Amino acid sequence: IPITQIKLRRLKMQLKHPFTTSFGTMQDKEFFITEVLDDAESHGFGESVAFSSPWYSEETVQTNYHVMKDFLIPLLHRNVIHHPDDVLDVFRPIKRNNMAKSALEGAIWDLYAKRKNMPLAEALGGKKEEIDVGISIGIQPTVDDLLSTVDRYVQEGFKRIKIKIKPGWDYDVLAAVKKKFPDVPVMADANSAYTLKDINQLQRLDELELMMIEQPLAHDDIVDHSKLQAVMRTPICLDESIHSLEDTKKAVQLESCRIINIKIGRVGGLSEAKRIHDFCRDHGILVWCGGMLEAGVGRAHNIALTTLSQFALPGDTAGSSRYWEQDIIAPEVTVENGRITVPKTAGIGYDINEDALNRFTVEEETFNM
Ligand code: OSB
Ligand code: MG
Repeated sequence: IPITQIKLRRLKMQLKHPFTTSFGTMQDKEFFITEVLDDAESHGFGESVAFSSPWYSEETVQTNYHVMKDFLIPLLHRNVIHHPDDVLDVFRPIKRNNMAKSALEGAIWDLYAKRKNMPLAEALGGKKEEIDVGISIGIQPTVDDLLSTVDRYVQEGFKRIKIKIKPGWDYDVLAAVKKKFPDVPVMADANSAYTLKDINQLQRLDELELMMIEQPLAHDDIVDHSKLQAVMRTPICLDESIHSLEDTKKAVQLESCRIINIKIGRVGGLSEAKRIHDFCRDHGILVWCGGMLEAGVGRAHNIALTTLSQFALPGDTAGSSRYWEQDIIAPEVTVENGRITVPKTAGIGYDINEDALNRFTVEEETFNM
């Protein structure tokens, strides 16, 4: 893949609704859109999912810039990429910084698929024509606000509802949701707000027959989750703790979870995501595709990944309009009856809306290769 140029655009977009987790509230989103060009003027696009502050993982928009500019782009400059899977090896000298790696690797996957004139989903080996989606609902001011929000999304047809929880906003809130919507699949995501000291509180959640509880314990833990899973009927799903296939193997060996939320950025790209997917398929671990409040480019990558067979549970990839007044792709991602139709055109399958992209770009830098 003869890469001739790489462009980094820093965008700033405002979320339609503030999003609150156990760690705080997000309203503005700043992120990078990456673009790689080849000698035939094909363009591949990627998106970095790091946030402005390191509340979810250690990466930020600013560390992404430093690492891409000073380490990853020079590595791409010095090495020849025959297949997008090669990027994993080229980036191996740089530890972690997975979201920065993924932003460039994703653009190379898109470019590769476009050069083959093939949808990204097909290039990854995905077969689904439609994917099932759920929705993640942030912590709300009151239980009534939450119930009416859930009601709206249930009416819209989302296949499962994820409720963000934290100590003091957990059992009662989830019980109220289960009571009002007994037939709706409900899960909870704690974003690591608990410790093993809260074990009784967490075990009590078993009564609610949740689909799963996501990342109840520390962001960097695998051992305590194994102790918790041993005494809970509800499946544990790991998010923050899993950065690689290696982490996945350890979590599966220790029985720290029965489900894994795969986020492309968190694991360093589509190639590693696919390897984790394959391992989970071979070991009976269910997976689903998580979200990072992406704009259209990142959303398109998530849709393509979700077409792989082991993504059997609905993910967090809702439509563009759940997040943005105006997305940066055309057409925007739409959800009908809880499903997204996988695009059939080459690459990520959505065009860039140049007007919107330019409007939200605050800085731009070009690297000739
Ligand atoms: O933990 O899955 C998470 C959003 C930001 C950071 C972390 C998470 C989330 C979500 C929402 O749950 C996912 C989405 O709608 O994109
Ligand atoms: Mg999560």
